[in-house]
Amino acid sequence: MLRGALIGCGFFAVNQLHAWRDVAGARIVALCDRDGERLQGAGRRFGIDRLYDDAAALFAGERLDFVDIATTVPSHRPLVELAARHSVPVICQKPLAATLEDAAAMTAACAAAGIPMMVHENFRWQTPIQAVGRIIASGRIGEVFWGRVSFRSAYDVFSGQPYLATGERFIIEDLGIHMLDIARFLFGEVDRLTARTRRVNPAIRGEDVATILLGHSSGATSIVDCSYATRLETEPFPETVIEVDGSHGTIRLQQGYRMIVTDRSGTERYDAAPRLLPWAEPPWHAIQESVLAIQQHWADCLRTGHEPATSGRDNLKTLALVDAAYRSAETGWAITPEPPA
Ligand code: NAD
Ligand code: 89V
Repeated sequence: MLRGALIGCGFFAVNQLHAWRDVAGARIVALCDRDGERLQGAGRRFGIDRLYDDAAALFAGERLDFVDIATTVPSHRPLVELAARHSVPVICQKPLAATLEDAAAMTAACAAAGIPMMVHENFRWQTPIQAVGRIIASGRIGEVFWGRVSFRSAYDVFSGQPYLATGERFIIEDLGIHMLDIARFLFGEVDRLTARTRRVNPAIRGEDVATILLGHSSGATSIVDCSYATRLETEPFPETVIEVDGSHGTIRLQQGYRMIVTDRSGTERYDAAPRLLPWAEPPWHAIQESVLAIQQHWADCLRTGHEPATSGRDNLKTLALVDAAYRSAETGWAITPEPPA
């Protein structure tokens, strides 16, 4: 059984802690948070009594097979580098870092220490999105020439995550990052990108609408669009809507997790909804199920020695798209994403 510790017992870590209880072959034996109340609260809720208010003390006091970092961005680099200095394999929440330079230094530190590193980039692990990936990979709709990955909502994310309202950057860095990762997962790497952003909600600092046009190495074109300023008849949060056109057919993942696949033999429609895990709470259940899936993937990779799908190395390519999108929005230019080597 792999022994893990979790650092950062805040809003989202609760999902990670629930999911760790369901992961086969791993368990969380210690917790760390510099906020004593949150630390004690999570310890009581999840029956974990080895509690640390300082990450250095955690590494000094525990024998760990991995550490799961669920803090916000400013602490990611120091904590990942601390894990690397102790040669402890590390998972870090998205966004890995605020700059490509920091992200590259973090992945280099883990590589130099010879430890596996995974970014908790969970959206691609959602059941309906994995299903879209499998249909494309099967060849059923032929060669993909166009796609769209879309997330439009008016959900109040700021009540649970108040820091999202205060940063200079918002939707691309926090949510677009998931959409860009899904676009890479489904349509492959990106050669060229153009983005437009705007802020509709006057109460926040960063952009809450983004539209990004991607040119993929395969020749496919895709659109990633996201908004937290879009009021709809039925609030879709946190659903990702996906459209894919291929040479032999199409895939439509519509709101309500309705999957429609059309190929040369006709149209198939089915319900692609995620499972409602016993601890999950709609509308978050699609995300919560993906947390279990990515954490099980990590445990399996640690056991078998495989590189995780969203390893630090892989995630630099998603972060390069985030960086390119902001540069394009600022300058109006089409940008070639440049992931660090
Ligand atoms: P939060 O502010 O609610 O929780 C962060 C916790 O980390 C706090 O309790 C804080 O005291 C603790 N912390 C910060 N620095 C620390 C340090 N150096 N040592 C020990 N503890 C420290 O934040 P959150 O909303 O839970 O977000 C955490 C991360 O999860 C962010 O990076 C966010 O983008 C990400 N997130 C991911 C998803 C997803 O689906 N993947 C969803 C929501 C949030
Ligand atoms: O997944 C996330 O990173 C979250 C949310 C879905 C609310 O944008 O911040």
